Amino acid sequence: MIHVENLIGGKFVSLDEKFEDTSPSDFSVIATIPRTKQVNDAVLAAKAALHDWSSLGIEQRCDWLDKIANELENEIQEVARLEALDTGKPMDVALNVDAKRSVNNFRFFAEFGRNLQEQKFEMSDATNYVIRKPIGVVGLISPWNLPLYLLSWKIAPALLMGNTIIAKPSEITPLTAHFLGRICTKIGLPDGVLNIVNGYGPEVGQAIVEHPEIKAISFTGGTSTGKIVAATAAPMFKKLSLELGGKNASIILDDADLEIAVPGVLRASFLNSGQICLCGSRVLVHASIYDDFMNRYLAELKDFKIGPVISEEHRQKVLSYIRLAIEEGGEILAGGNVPEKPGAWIEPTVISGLSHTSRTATEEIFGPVVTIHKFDTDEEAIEMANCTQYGLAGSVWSKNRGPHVAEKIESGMVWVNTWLHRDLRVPFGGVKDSGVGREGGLWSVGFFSEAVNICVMED
Ligand code: TXE
Repeated sequence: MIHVENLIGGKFVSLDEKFEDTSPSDFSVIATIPRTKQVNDAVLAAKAALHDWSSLGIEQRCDWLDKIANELENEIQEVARLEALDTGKPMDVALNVDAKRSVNNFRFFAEFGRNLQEQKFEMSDATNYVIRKPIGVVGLISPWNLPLYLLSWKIAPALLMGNTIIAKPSEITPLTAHFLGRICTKIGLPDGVLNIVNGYGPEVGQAIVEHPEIKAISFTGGTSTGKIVAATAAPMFKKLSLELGGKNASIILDDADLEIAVPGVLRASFLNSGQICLCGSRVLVHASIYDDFMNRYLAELKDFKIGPVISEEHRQKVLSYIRLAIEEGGEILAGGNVPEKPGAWIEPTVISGLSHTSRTATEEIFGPVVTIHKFDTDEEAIEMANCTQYGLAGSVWSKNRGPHVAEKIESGMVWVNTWLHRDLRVPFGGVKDSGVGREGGLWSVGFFSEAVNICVMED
């Protein structure tokens, strides 16, 4: 049994009031979690650490990021084991998706920080130069689907730019954040630079968002929660980055190479049991290749291994959408059942015959469920892809017309003939109900700093 503790001012502290963390694989209790309800002590610790941390040269902070990356890498098997335990995902996914990307997040921003160029704007009689000051104490809130992958994606640039942090992992998956805290104290990261608090979102998460000394919030989670976070932060004029839900389309045009499109679209459909906001939960297929694509897709699905979804509560939500799909006239082509074994398992489920405007095809399910839709023209595919209130990501599979169609999709990022192929320098984020703002490379540097322009008149 792991007893998760908060990390505050370099010390691990617990509370009398705790709650349990259960494994999605068999519902066993795997940890206890402190039910934190306020963050005043964590904020005091972060404020106390801010001057020295922000006074370090950026090179020194880059070195700290590399130290964290190196120690995480030394422990990468343990990171993967804890992530697989907490989320139920297969060990190979926990290692190759979650743990390796967590290491890369720190390593990338260390390298990126060392190569940051000062921006200058020359006038005929003056020179402008831009400096980037830390914001101060920042709040980072992350979800349960890619726990350390998404939290480290925020921690690394926040530290790079000289901020100190109050981080809150999801109460459903606290283990790897807790492990990161242990790694950071082990390597001697100065006390109070990274503070990690645990508890329920509406309690300690809300406390972070409403604390007057926390000047920026980077939030990743559901759209409905994002609305609450935004409503709390907006009147306080806090900087806000919101990475929210998605209902992404994988679009297979008539000239697609099915040798790559079928495995690619299958992976986009069911990686992490469909619990990645970037997953392609709607599959739009040109009518002329529909039969060929579907035969191959359903055949390869048989060998695609997935883990359970994150909890019984979430499984019931996903199952309710499978029932809704049937009510809306859908046909279950594969899956739809609950395997006879302990844990929050659902078979990978493929549903056809639904209107692209049905609730099942437009609301986020966030599980191993995809809907299949036929189209006849590129314009029809674009209209179908854009008909939801989300706009996060998507993919287009075509030998000749991928970029042309991709540029017309209302989203923050579109892959052509691939999926989840990530260059960490590019902007990451969505539009519409998928969020506000971008993170990644310079976008993360910009979010986690205050740009100041100094204009010097020539004498
Ligand atoms: O989200 P929740 P979950 C989305 C995905 C799905 C959801 C799943 O689409 O909808 O996230 O993650 C805390 N004030 N993305 O269920 O419930 C909560 O404790 C402050 C999109 O965890 O929104 C948790 O730590 N915080 C994403 C975090 O918010 C609050 C990629 C998220 O919880 C709070 C991954 C409150 N009032 C998942 N209430 C993307 N776009 O990249 C809850 N929390």
